[in-house]
Amino acid sequence: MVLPDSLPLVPAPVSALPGEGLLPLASDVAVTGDPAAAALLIDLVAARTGIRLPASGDEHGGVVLGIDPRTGPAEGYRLAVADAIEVVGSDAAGLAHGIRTLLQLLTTDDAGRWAWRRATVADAPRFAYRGVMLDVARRFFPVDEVKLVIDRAAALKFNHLHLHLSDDQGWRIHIDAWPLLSQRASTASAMSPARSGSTQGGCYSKDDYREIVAHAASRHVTIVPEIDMPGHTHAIGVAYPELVEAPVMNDALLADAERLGQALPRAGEPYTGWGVGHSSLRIHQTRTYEFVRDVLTELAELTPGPYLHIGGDESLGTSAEDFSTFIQRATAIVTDLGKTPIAWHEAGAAEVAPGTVGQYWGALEPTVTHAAHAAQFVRRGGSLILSPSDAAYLDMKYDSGFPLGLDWAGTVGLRRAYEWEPAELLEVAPDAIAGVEAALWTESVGSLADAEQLMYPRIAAAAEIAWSTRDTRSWDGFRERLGALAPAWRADGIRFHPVAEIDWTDR
Ligand code: TNX
Repeated sequence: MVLPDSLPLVPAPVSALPGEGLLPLASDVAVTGDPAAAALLIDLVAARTGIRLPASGDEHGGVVLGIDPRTGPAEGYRLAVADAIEVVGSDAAGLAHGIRTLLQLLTTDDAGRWAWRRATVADAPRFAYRGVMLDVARRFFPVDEVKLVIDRAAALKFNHLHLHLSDDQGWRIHIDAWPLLSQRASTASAMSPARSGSTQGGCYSKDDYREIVAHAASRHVTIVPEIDMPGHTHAIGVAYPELVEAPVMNDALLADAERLGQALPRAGEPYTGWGVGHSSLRIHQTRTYEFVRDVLTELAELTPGPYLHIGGDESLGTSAEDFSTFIQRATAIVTDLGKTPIAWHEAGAAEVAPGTVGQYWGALEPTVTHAAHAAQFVRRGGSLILSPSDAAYLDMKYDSGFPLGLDWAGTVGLRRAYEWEPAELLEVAPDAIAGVEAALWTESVGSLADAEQLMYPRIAAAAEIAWSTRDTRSWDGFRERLGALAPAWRADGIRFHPVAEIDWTDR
């Protein structure tokens, strides 16, 4: 089914039928039904229009919000805007998604008055895992900015926010058993040109982190914490030198440092360059696994969601054998804690704990090795999250002249970010694909505004690939519908990159 242009919905729903004309947004129309959903809708409408709809206890409001498991699959909903409005979710998340769709039906009439487009929509997600990754290690994002990222991701029906909490440049979560991490390992960040040389760091207290988790839950978003190991661990050595090997240089690191005028990593000192693959935890000592267990135990206590991500990427400073030993032990520790491990696809070189989820970050045309590593997770009973770097990496430049971002995976224009099909990426059974994640690495990001420029509009492409089936979406339809989101994004203060392929509308 191809969506009618008159319904500017992103991501595209399973089915949608436009009705006749508009239903005026009357300021005295009450919202009734599920109280949490009513509060969400009232807040979102107020933020967009300035009109605060009243909530009503009785069942005869003009906007009725309900939950009925018979509505359809998990996170599904149906919605009708006629002379009244009804949204019914199959569960609380589905109802919230229906409310997000309703918000996209809000428009203005010829006289500039707020009104709803009449429509009937039935919808449910294609993939259960629809993620955004934010690298808070290279650039620290304060709690309020993370909450904003969550709200905006939820508006596109994403349901996971993966926080990359540790890397060579900084450690971002307080751990009681290893207090020097927050004191000493969190003070720096990556050197960004946009920050004119500032490398200020930051760290979440446990209360900060709980606040993020709770806010995400209120938006039906699950936080996926990542501690990247055994590589990407230089910062740990600033706090606890006995846990980390001396830096191992590689050719790319040396060339990058030279080209960018960045210092090389030095053991025990904060690292602010952009090089990767130089650090490794010490694999053959008990103390390392005490550390890993303590950190993951405290993280598990803070995490109501099912996943703990243990990283596992680019461990170039660790021998293949040591890497396998470490990954096997780290994934087993996560399983022991009652959580499901996630690891970057290289970890598929090891005997990952059964059920470990792999996160694929290779190219749309996988190398034989990358494909084999990814397949290992499926063989061991796990599934895959797809983040192809030449399509779903939000930190790649749009084009070679774009001032922000990197280009090691190529440039990623909006069309490239949109036109790929999850089922065709790897040769695995369709049900082995848990979903899709768009990743924002932040070496080149100096501010929330920079992050917005890189994320928007490409994040909407990832949202649609993750939510919509292949027969409901097309590049031409997406272009049309995306352009209509501009007023909502502007109203929300999102400083998106206005790519030329889209005709961004004013109203
Ligand atoms: C690769 S892909 C990384 C990150 C960098 C990113 C920059 C992956 C799992 N690791 O360490 O930040 O490239 O694009």
